[in-house]
Amino acid sequence: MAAPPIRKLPPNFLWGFATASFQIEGSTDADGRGKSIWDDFSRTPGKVADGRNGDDATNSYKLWREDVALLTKYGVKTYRFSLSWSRIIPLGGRNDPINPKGIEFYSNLIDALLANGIVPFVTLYHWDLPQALHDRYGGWLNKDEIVQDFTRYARVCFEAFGDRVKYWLTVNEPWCVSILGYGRGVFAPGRSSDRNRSSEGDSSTEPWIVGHNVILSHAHAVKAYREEFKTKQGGQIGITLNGDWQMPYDDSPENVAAAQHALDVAIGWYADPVYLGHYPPYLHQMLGARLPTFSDAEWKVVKGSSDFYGMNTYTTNLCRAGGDDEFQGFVDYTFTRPDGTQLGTQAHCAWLQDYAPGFRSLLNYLYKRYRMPIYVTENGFAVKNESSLPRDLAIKDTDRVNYYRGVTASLLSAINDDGVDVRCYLAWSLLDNFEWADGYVTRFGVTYVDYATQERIPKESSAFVVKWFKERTQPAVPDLKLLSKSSSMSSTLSKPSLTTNPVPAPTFVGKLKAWVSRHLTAIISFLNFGSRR
Ligand code: GBH
Repeated sequence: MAAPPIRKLPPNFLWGFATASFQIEGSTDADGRGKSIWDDFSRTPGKVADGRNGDDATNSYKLWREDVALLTKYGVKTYRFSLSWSRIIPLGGRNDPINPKGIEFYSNLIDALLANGIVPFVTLYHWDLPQALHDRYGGWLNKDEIVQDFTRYARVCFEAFGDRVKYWLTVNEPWCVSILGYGRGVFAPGRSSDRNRSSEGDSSTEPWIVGHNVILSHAHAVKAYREEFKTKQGGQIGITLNGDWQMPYDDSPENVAAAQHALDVAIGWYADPVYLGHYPPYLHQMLGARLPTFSDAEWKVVKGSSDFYGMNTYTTNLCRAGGDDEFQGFVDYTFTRPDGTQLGTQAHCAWLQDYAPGFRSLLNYLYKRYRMPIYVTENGFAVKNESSLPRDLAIKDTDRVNYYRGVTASLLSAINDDGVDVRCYLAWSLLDNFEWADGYVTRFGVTYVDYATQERIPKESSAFVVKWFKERTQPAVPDLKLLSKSSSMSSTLSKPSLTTNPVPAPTFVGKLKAWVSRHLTAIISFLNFGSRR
């Protein structure tokens, strides 16, 4: 019997792997680099699980040619990496000197990628704020200073690299910047109301101020790009948000509402202002006067300040109303279904289980609500206990292969069955690397890094991802989509309401759907079991 033809991705679909500067570069003292807030934070005892820091990481500041060779061997279309602000402007500020060595490093990397036919996909800010700006004026807490300094940094990058870089991300995961850095205090700069953690900080106000200032900084960088660079450089620019699918624990109205509240706080906090021009009503309700306000002039800069939806996603949470966690919108997350079964395969990190149907649901939700082309800029899995395995076993990363098998199928269905306009998929990560507060024990790479020797050894997941995308790539055509902002006019989905999503009372069919959705993994494995006999 002939195999059915393989369904393809849209022409010009971008796929590849992602990394971030502080997680891979090491060489924190090289060539005039200034400190970032992660330098000392990661060196502070108790902040990183395995007590290690970013001084070496995967040594990519020195081994970048090897990284490019690896990407070339894999045959990716694009590589996402981030620039270290304090390599380019060691002290960070708008009147501080530019470091030519920092420019040269990234310039060489960009040239090498292009020489190998790889599109550079560049993040300006992946959490490594220059320490000098934190010391000088409180970094992200100081609106007037940080907006100007970030915009100037962005301009320096557009000027230096924009002739060759056509895909820009301003800020990676602002929820993490704000909540983890200034609320929970688990990421640099580690501020929190918890005095066991930090001598300074106010978790009830600072995260919301920081988030607000990040939005404005992002928006001003985009304004500068559009007004001063876009016409001649012709690139795309946007923000990228973390956000996992939030599924009601059961069909009770309060848990259905809770799932929407979780989405409002994790995603809507940033996406509603940027794409819709207002904060989610639930955020107003939750924070009252603690939610900073934008002036009319600021809203003009913020609304519409992204050419695409940048989506980082890893998992699905089952949501129950309640709990005391404001950072999750007073919603409790669990992976345990009402019947006691697990949603999916557990990863090394507590917050991550494999649940591919959630990936498709999230794509549909975001496309309906924000009507933007979607670039998946991160998605990946850390296999449980991978670090304790000898490397020849670690590279047989079956759980990660299964994860990518699931999400790629979901991706294809979202595009071809649901009509979602997805244009890019980047797996996190090219390499095992410095996993922030987890240190090096949690491994997200499709390539194993032996930290004793810095050898890179492809895992089975890299082969799966590469083969999957190569088999579904169509011959390139001139990219007409890039000329128009969005192709949503041709979409079959209807224009969503711009205000709140009303929460309908569950119907029988709704309840059935919710049940099937919650049990999909179990149903699929049951069916697979059946077909294998
Ligand atoms: C991404 O964040 C990062 O962009 C990347 O640098 C990182 O290496 C990668 O994921 C893997 O972690 O329980 O309150 O601490 C992922 C988004 C959101 C996932 C916050 C972990 C934990 C919330 N992250 N979440 S909390």
